Amino acid sequence: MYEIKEVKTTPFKDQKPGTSGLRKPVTAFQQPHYLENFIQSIFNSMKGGPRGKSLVLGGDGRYYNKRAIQIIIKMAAANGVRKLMVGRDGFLSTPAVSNIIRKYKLDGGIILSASHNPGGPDGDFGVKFNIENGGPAPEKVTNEIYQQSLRIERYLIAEGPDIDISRDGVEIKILDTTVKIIDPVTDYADLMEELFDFSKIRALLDSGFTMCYDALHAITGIYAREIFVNRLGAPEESLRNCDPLPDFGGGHPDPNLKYAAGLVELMFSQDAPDFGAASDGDGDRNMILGRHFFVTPSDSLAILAANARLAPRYKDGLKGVARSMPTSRAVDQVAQELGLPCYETPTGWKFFGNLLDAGMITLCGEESFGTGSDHIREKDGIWAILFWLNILAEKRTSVAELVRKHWMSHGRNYYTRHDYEEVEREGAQDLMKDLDRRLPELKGQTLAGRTVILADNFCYKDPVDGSKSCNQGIRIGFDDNSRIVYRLSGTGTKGATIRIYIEGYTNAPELLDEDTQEFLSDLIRLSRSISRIKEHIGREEPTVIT
Ligand code: G16
Repeated sequence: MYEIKEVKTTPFKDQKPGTSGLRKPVTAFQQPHYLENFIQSIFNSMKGGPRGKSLVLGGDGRYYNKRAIQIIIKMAAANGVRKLMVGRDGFLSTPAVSNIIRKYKLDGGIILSASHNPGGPDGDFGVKFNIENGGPAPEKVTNEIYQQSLRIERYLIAEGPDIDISRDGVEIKILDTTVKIIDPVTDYADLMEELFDFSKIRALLDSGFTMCYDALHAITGIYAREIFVNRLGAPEESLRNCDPLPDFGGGHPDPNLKYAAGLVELMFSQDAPDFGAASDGDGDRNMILGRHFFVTPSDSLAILAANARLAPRYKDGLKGVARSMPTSRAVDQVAQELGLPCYETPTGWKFFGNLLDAGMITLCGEESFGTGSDHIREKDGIWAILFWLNILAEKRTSVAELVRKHWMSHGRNYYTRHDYEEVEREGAQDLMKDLDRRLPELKGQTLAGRTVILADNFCYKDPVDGSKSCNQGIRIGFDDNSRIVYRLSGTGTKGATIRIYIEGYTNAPELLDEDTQEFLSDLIRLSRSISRIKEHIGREEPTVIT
């Protein structure tokens, strides 16, 4: 019924994976051969080729997912993949894919997602490739995929009818490939039940503690229903926007103060529940809120590290922790106190992979609402939320009280990120080059009462394999523990996005409850003058503040 067809093609020059896979507007992926070229480049980059390999395939359900799944199944078959596990209806969250690769010892996985970017016909689409450890392909692999994409001349695809992926448990044979349709949720939910004390969380929820989970109409809705409602007994009303939609209901599936505005409004209202949380398009990000209280991702990582022993999986303590360079240094204080190694990596989850594989760290996280551990090799939204619930179930305290106590003992790292989205690429690149050029003269200068003690362009040397990743962002550190970081986003699809990360520190008890933007106001002004942002891009007000 199926026949292998060889299709002649020519390279697209723009298939270089960014911070997390290849992300482009849907319309780019709809060009003839565009998706096929990239998928064939992934296959061609595999050591020993795709023949005989086992893979998992799924995505966040965004627009074009279904079409892409059919194309990829047929290409996998034509390329001789032995086994292909496919999420029912094409659904699989990013953490679920990572778990499946590890649990079933597969050679890798393909995730169809553009994460938190908007979806729909005018939105974005994306393809990520994860390797056999369950984590995002490291740079040497993504570079090889890119090189393959620049010299591709043909791809292989099986010609034949589309496959019914609507029923799980079904196995279909296409050429030599066994396609197995799997339930997207069960393996993941089972893993969560192994890591955390579900009976304690259930008791917390039974005690009158209320929660609200917002899936922003993305993939985690199906996971949340199974875990929070079916397994933990939360009432159905605790779920918001939990039906996945191809266009995410027109919103950005990005769990932050701007794009999860509905949840934020609820959490700051009179009727606020005790706990609020949200996740992103593909389920790897999380936002944690308490009643009238927002927890920054950087603080969340520090608090999870400080209280990790309260969850069964981490009861013996942590081996070490890591954070991406722009993430606040709140977790560094915890690591120091606990005598743990603490690593600073470039932005991108792929940089944690080696440290996790080598058993050098147990927990890691990023300011961009990502937190994770060695249970898989991706950041994990629902995992982070369960971790918080497990800690609260043990401590029987409020989110706000837990965080405030943490600040009392460790000091507070005030933190904000100012994003300048859809900026002209040239202006953004000039800004970075100009900063880079002025680094030597910045060092030692006193600016607004602070002396610059660090001014560099972050270069990371992986302690496991010795590989170097340079040009990862400009760091300006001051003598009062404050810091400004500049980098260009690697996930946007329109123009460039400049990210400015601003961090200040205090341990003065009377200053722990200030408004973040106010506390940081002079550093924010400084961040703009140092970068000469107005000269470079013509404006200085950011588009998003988190
Ligand atoms: C991806 C990466 C993260 C990174 C984030 C933002 O997350 O996996 O490691 O922190 O993008 O990156 P950038 O600042 O370059 O835009 P996700 O959730 O989009 O896959």
